[in-house]
This record gives sequence, structure tokens and C-alpha cells, in this order.
Amino acid sequence: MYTIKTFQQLLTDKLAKHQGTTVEEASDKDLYYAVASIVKEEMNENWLKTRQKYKEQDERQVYYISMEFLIGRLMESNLLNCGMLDVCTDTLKSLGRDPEAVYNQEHDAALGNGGLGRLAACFLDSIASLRYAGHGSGIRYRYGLFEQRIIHGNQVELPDYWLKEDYPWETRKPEEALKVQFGGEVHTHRRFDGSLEFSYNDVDIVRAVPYDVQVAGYDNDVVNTLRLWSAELPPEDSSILADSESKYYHHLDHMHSIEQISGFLYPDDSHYEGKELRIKQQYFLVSATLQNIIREYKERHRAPLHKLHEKIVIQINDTHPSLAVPELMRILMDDEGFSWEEAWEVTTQTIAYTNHTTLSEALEKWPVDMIKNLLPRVFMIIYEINERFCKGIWFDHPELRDRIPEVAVIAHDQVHMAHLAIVGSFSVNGVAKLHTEILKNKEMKPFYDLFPEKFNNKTNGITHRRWLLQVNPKLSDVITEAIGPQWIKQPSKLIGLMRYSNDQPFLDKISSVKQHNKLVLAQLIKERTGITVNENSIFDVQIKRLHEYKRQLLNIFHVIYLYNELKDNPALDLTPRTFIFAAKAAPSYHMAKEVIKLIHHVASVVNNDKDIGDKLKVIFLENYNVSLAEKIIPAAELSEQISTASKEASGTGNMKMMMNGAITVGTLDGANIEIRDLVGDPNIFIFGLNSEEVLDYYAHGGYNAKGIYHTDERVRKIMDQLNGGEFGSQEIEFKDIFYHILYNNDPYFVLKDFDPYIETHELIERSYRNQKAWQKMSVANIAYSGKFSSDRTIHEYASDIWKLKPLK
Ligand code: B1N
Repeated sequence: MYTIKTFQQLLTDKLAKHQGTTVEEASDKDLYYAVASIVKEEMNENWLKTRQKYKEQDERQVYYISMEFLIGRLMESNLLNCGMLDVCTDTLKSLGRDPEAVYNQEHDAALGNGGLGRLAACFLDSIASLRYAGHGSGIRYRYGLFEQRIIHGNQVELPDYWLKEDYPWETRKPEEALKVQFGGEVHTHRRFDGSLEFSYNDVDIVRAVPYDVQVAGYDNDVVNTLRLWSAELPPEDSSILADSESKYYHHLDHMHSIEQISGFLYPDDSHYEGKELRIKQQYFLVSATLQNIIREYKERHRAPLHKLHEKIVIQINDTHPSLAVPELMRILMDDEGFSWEEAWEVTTQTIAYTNHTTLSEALEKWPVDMIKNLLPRVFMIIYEINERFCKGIWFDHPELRDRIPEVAVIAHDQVHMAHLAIVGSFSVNGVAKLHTEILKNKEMKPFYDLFPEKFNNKTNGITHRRWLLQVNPKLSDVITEAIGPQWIKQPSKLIGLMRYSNDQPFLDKISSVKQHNKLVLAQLIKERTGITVNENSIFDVQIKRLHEYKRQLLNIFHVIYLYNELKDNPALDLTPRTFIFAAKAAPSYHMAKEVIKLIHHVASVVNNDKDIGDKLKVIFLENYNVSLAEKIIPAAELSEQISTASKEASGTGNMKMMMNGAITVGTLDGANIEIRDLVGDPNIFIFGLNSEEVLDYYAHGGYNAKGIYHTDERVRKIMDQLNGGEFGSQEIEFKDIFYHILYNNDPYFVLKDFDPYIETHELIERSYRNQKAWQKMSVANIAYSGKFSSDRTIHEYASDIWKLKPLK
């Protein structure tokens, strides 16, 4: 292991050899690259060893295919997992350099939108840390999730060209490139034995080049791989020999369109836009991954391909990679000579599907014509899957005959990707208990009736290494001091903190860490917004994608309500609050952008009102991403998880804040329910309609939003303020929000849940005044958060679905 002295020597050598500079002269960027190269080299040997072990042991392996891996920054987490974070930080300090400034040089890899992509990243960390043979497979988008700027309260999007400087964590592997085919014509020939053979003409060939990112386990010498595919023109493409100007331009066009496949990440979260380029991305990922899996299987395992499912399991992250079903069928039949029945047997025992949402606007349904033109052979297979599935119901389940249109893979000229994924897999899981129940009993009920054995729950988790140990070192130290370091490898041990819930010196330490973290965040807020926040105010935090169902609107209604109260009664005894928001809206999501604008306009009124002073502050931090979350979460005291019940499949920000000692104010939705079940009602603030009530209202056409507007004066006042331009100006008003709520009958129950929300916040306010009781709640939340480590989640996937044994 390194000491400050040896690390310093290493750093000095690196700087001299690679950058031709000295520690004194080096910029923060130079230092960043030097440290990255040290860590990468450190991981290389174990990377090789890990791969060799996988080959020797011939054990089962999992491939996790996802259109998103929201990995954020890697330097600190790699240092941490390799046992070098402290020594590196201390060395930089000893050299008179600011480690934070060095780590901040890294541009976030934002290859994901939100929870789904971040979950994939947490899973990779846990898979490696638990010594499982697991590989991530995704796309190396040249542009990640857009950078958000706020101009006059409006979100504008800038392209995120994260690769503009060298990305030190990847290794390009051109010798392992593969070919993916699009378009063309399918020709069928009959072989001597009567079976059919397929060949393709006039296809467009795209070269898939892998870029590997190392995934180091925590303190265990395992280094797995996240393989990201980049789309390139095949070098041997003969169309390059243009003999006319028009051919040449055509060629350039073609080249451009091919590179576009890995050009950018679609910025929609929980929303489906049927763009052709998106399905191209999906097929590109799936085809490259499956060819790669089969190649690696042949290299690594001794058994014939008919036993693929004995050694390989493929987890698909939502339906985005669900073309894996027909693509694996295609490869097995057309390239490997399997019969349909043999290929189906292997495919459906290899693929497992995770569902992340029941929102209808997120469910992917691709037009038949689009798939037919783009992927003619794949479409033939989807067609056949559908035929056989529907015939199977007709003959084997006559009682379900009239439900065939509901469950068909192809219906109304659309391919239902969730249906394809369920039919073609052996496991279907939801991401929290309630979500899985809704899948089984409502959204996917006919499938549950057909295949009850496929359905299972895997409640999400987060890596406690990044989200506690790394981002909150002070809290981690206090925890370790109390219960020893075992919680780092066994997060369930955090429960040991319950022994200290009446220990005043311990509570004081917890509270002084929080106070410190609040000061640090206050400073960041000052730097980024110029606003001074009261460090003794309650830090009330809602950070997540902006979506109507997540109800940032309800939160800002609470702010307006408090503002109105204070204006009416300046002497009101109110514990000061700082409302902290951060959120990106999908660029085409009008209502979401209106809410961002509203938050900004309310902020400018509230923050600049002398009567209000520092009793209320509203902060919107722009460009929410993983590294900003890492700075906000340790300072959060109140965690807003206020989605309309039944809509948030799980949520994972709720877990991150709980783990850092924040108390949740939330609805009975997603994983909030499981948080409540653990910590108990006294340690969480639950309010509002539950999912049954919400679903019941939906079944009966909603509730009467106008009724509340007319009877609740507080609500009417707020709504009229929006309509009357009170939080804006002549030109800026919020009529769209006003009309949307009143005339679309408040589809997310903002007005309906307003009163219980306000009442709950009054209770919160009273609870906060008793600091000792609050600290006890905080400790209970940290103590019970061990269950939400993704280590627990991955253990469950590995034992129930993947059937993996940890590497010896
Ligand atoms: O997946 C997370 C959950 O914790 C969240 O509750 C859930 O909303 C989120 C299409 C999605 N569901 N669906 C998506 C993302 C991108 C896209 O293009 C859908 N994200 C979720 C992890 O389970």
C-alpha cells in the first residue's frame, strides 16, 4: 500500500514522464490526469487477473444491457475502491494542492437521464464489490445528457460534449469491433434437409467499436468491465471509392448518419418518443452485445452453444434493449443453425427483464413499418413470436381468448416492447414492492395470469460506498467510530447505530457533521447563485428530474403558501427554511419547463422581499447531475419524495438522502413504503392519497379539482396569483399551469394533496424545533438505510434470477 511519500514519488514521476511538468508547475488538470493514470495502471493488473479467473472457473456470468449508465465521475470512486482515496487526498494536501479542485476537473459521464441510468451504475459497483462475474454493456454516446443553463428563469439546453478532453478511464479495443447490419432485403432458401436459410442483401453495415471502462470492486482485487459501443463506418466500406461528386457527397452523408447512432443520448426520462434513430441505437447496442456474448462464450466456456443459458444470463434494463429477444433468436438460427424450438428454448432461458415504470407515456410501442424497414429479418422473427404466442393462448388458455388483443406482441400495427420482453424472458421484475404488485395485479395482469412464475420483485438500492463513504466522509467516520468499520462491507450492520439513539454525545456528533455539510453547501450556493442562505434554516431538498408526477409543483405551492402567510402575518413564528431544488426537464416537455420557470420567479420574489429576510429562501441549482447530487445530499435535512402515489416505481434519491440522515416527507409510493416499513411512522412524514385511492379516482374519472379551488382559500389565492401574473410580470405569467390544473382536472392531484401536505409540513416544523428528537430520527434513518444498499439488491438478483456464485 502507498504512503504519502511513495504516492508523492509516483505522482512526480507521472507528471514528469507524461506531462513534462513538475508538481509545482502542474495545473489541476495535469494532476487529475496524472492521478487517473496511476489509478488506471493500478487496476490493469487486476483487470487481467479477473478475466483470467472467469475463464478458469467457467462459472455463470451476467451481462447487464442498458441504454444508460449514469456513472458520473470515476476518480474518487476508483481511488476509494482501490484503497487509495485517503492517501491521494493527503498527498495532494501535503503538496499544497486542493484535492477537491483536482477531482472537480473530471467531467461527469452523463450517459443517462436519471434513476434508471444511475441504478445501472450502482449495480456495476455492487456486482464487482460482491465478486460477481458481471459485465455492463451500453453505448458510448458522444454527447451525454444536455447541460442545463437557466436564462431569465427558462431552461436552455447546451450539448454535453464530454469527450472534448481525453477521457482517461476508457480503453478503445478496435481489434474487438463487430458488425451490425441494418436495412436490406431478406432472401429465403430451402436447404436439402428442408430447413430454411436466410441471407441478406444490400444491408448497411455499421462497425461497433468497444470502449472498455474498468469497474473496480471495493477492496477485493476484482476489476470488471463496462463495455461501451461506439458506431463507426466500416474501414473496408468500398462505397468510399466515389467516382462522382454526387456519390462522394452521398458517402459523406452516409458516414454522418452512421456515426449518429452513438451520437447522443435521448434526453427523455420516463417518456417514449418514437424516433427512428432511437430504435437504431437500441438495435445497435443489442446486436453488438449479443455477438460479443456469443464470441466470449465460445472463448471462455467449454460447453456447446445449446447450453448458453447454463452459463450466461442477460438482464435487460427496461424494454430499451428488448430487441435482444429476436436478435438472439436470429443469431442462433441464422448464424448457428439452431431450429426455432432450440433457439426459443435457449433465448427464453437466458433473458431476464426489469420493468421500471407503469407510466403509459413511457411504454415503448414501435410502428411495425419502422421495424420492418430497418430490421426486416428481426421483424420476421417478432412476427413469428407473436403468431406462436397468440396461438398458444388460443389453444392452451381458451379462457383468455378474448384478452389476446391486449397481450399480443403486435397489435394495431405496433410492436409492444414490454410484451415482447415478457414473452421472451424467464424473469420479469419490478423495482419496489408496490410497483411489482401493480405490475402483477393491474398493468401486466394478463401476463401474470399466464406466467405467474416469471414475476418477482427486486427493490432498488444504491451503492453506499459512493453515496455515504465517499460523499460524506465525516459522517462515515462518526459511524465507524461508533460501530466499527464492518458496515462498509456489510451495510446491514448500520443497524448497530440504533444503540446510540439515546447517546447525547453521539447525537451531537451527528448533528455537527450535518451542520458542517450544510455550511459547505451554503458556500457552494453562494458561489453559484450569489445568494446567502441561513445555515440554521431547515434544508428542504427536492432533487430529481422534473416531471409532473414528481410534483415539484406541490412543493413550490407550499413555498408560495408560506410566503403568503408571512406577508399576512410578519410576526409569524416560523423556523427558517431553505428550499433547494435541482432538476432538468426534457427539452420538449412544456409543463415541466413551466414549473422550472415558476420556481425561479417565486424564488426571485421571495428571496428579494425585505419582509421575508432569511426566513425563506428558494434556491434552484442549475445543471443537476451526479456530481452536484454528491454535494447536496450530505447537507439535506428533509428529503422531498412527493410523487403522486402509484406513479414512482421506486425512487432512489429517497434512499440516498435517508442514508445521509435526512428525514423523508413523502407519499406512500415506490420505495418510500419500504422506508416507512423499516423506520416506522415516527421517523418519516407520510401524507396524501395512497395508491389505491389514486387508482380508484382514475378509474372513476378523477376528482373535482375545481371544487377545491372554490372551497380552499389558500389554494385559490395561489392559483389566482399564478393566473394574475403575480410571480412574473406583464409578459410572464403562469396561465398554462392554472388552466392545466383546473381544466384537465389536476391529473396529478396537486390540489387534492395540498392540505395534507401543508399540515404535514407544520408537523415537520414543530418536530424540528426539538433538535434532540430530530437527531434521533436522523440516526434511525441512517441505521435502517443498510437495506437500501445495492449490495442487498444485487445479492437478490444474483441468488434469485442470475444464479451466480461469487468469484473465489
Ligand atoms: O427508474 C428508476 C426508479 O427508481 C424510478 O422510480 C423510475 O421512474 C425510473 C424511459 C425511463 N423508469 N423509467 C425510466 C428512463 C429513460 C427512458 O428513456 C424510461 N426511468 C425510470 C430506477 O428503477
